Amino acid sequence: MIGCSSFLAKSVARNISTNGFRRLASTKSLKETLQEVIPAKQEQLKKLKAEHSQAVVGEVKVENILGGMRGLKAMLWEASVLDPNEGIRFHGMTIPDCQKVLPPAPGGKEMTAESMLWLLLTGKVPTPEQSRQLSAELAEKGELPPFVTQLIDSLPKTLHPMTQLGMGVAALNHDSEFQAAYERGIKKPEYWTYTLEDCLNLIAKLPALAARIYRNVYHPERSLESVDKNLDLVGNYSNMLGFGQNEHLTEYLRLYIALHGDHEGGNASAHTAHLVGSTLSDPYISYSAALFALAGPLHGLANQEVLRWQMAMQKEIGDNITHENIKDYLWKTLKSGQVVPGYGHGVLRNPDPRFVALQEFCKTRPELQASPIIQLVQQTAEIAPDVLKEHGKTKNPYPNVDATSGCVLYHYGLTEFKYYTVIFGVSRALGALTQLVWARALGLPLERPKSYSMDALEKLIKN
Ligand code: NMX
Ligand code: MLT
Repeated sequence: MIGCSSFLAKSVARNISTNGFRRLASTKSLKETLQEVIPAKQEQLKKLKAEHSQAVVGEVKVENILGGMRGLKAMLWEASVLDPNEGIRFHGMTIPDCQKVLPPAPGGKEMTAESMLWLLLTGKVPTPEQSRQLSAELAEKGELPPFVTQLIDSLPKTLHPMTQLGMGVAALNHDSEFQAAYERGIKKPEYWTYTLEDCLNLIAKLPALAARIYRNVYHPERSLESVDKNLDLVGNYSNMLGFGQNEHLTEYLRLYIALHGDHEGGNASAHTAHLVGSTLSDPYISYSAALFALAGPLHGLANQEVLRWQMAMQKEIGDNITHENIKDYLWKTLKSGQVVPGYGHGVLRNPDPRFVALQEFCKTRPELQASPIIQLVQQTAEIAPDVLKEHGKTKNPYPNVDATSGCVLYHYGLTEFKYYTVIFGVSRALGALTQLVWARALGLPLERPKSYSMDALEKLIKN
């Protein structure tokens, strides 16, 4: 017996082969073991990329599978299409087209969120009356249920505003009409009407939710305005943020929110809403998931990063802002291994027309032209593309919308840049929720693409 157990102990100490798997007797921790296996996998990936990028597996190239699915044509998305050179079109309309025909708020010039939502949902330009009716409907639905205000008020101020927004949106699913109807047992052709109800309810409540987060985190001393039934969605949002008297900022927010509304389906937030919604999760939890995708620095959080980065640049350069100083700061950022926030894009290969539209807004107002932070952003946008071209990594050296979206907010006194992605989050609901309505109306299926391990890929390539 003794002999047998000592033999066993020895064989464990060397290795045991069970069902073909080698088990080493080791005291290494999980992390140490992982550290050992990662380099070989990294090498395997490098080799696959170098030798087989153009190999075709099924219908796609290996580079599509390994490269974040860039350029892969694999989604249906109704409301907008992004052209790499020209930028976004909403149902075929460019941004300047929309600016010409989408109704503004009474007394304003910029298109409203409601008129953009109408266009995204229906593919038609609403009349001013239709747009006003939608404003009234949203204002009617705009107050938050008390349990959500209690939830938001209970959160620590130090919790990032995007986390708070995602939590508030998820909690609203308590009252989901789609979920209740599904539990009752509705038929597929009815899905879209309940989805639409939830989507409109959510869009209506976002300003009150987002403004409450702003008040709690940054201005707890202020009281909060309630929803004004006579205002449009963004008019109300601006009012609840405490900027209702600043018509310039309110107009900027209208433009901002209409422009950020949709950017076809492949961007991370829209895609997340679509994926989660395809499981028939209700619109609230689907959009909550999307907000957490938006909260990453390579996506929506870039707008907070841009301001932080430009302020750091301003601090370092001081009053002596020259072409050379900005160029040096750009190189310093790149050499430290960081990305230049607000530049580059997964699809676009030209300056983002949303960037252009927001810059045009600045040109119409002398106070914005005189603003040091806006001037710095404009100067940076003139210099950065050449630096990024010389750096040679990014496929698109031009500014995206985030390069400029925050500086006007900053100039007008909305200086808390950790909050900026929340405004993007209020806006992206227009497009992401539009698609949820269409996905249910068209009976689109569960999203479930095929994945492979590197070993499986290698086998397929060999075959
Ligand atoms: N600064 C420095 N390097 C960059 C930049 C940039 N702005 N953009 C891309 N690169 C690098 C990128 O990191 C990658 O390097 P590596 O090979 O070492 O991984 C290389 O260039 C190739 O990347 P691309 O194929 O050009 O870009 P990709 O499609 O992978 O990513 C972004 C697109 C937007 C994530 C990327 O351009 C980026 O990180 N930009 C800065 C962050 C930003 O502004 N994000 C906001 C996007 C818009 N939004 O609102 O969501
Ligand atoms: C967006 O608006 O979602 C961003 O520009 C990112 C993207 O389109 O990939």
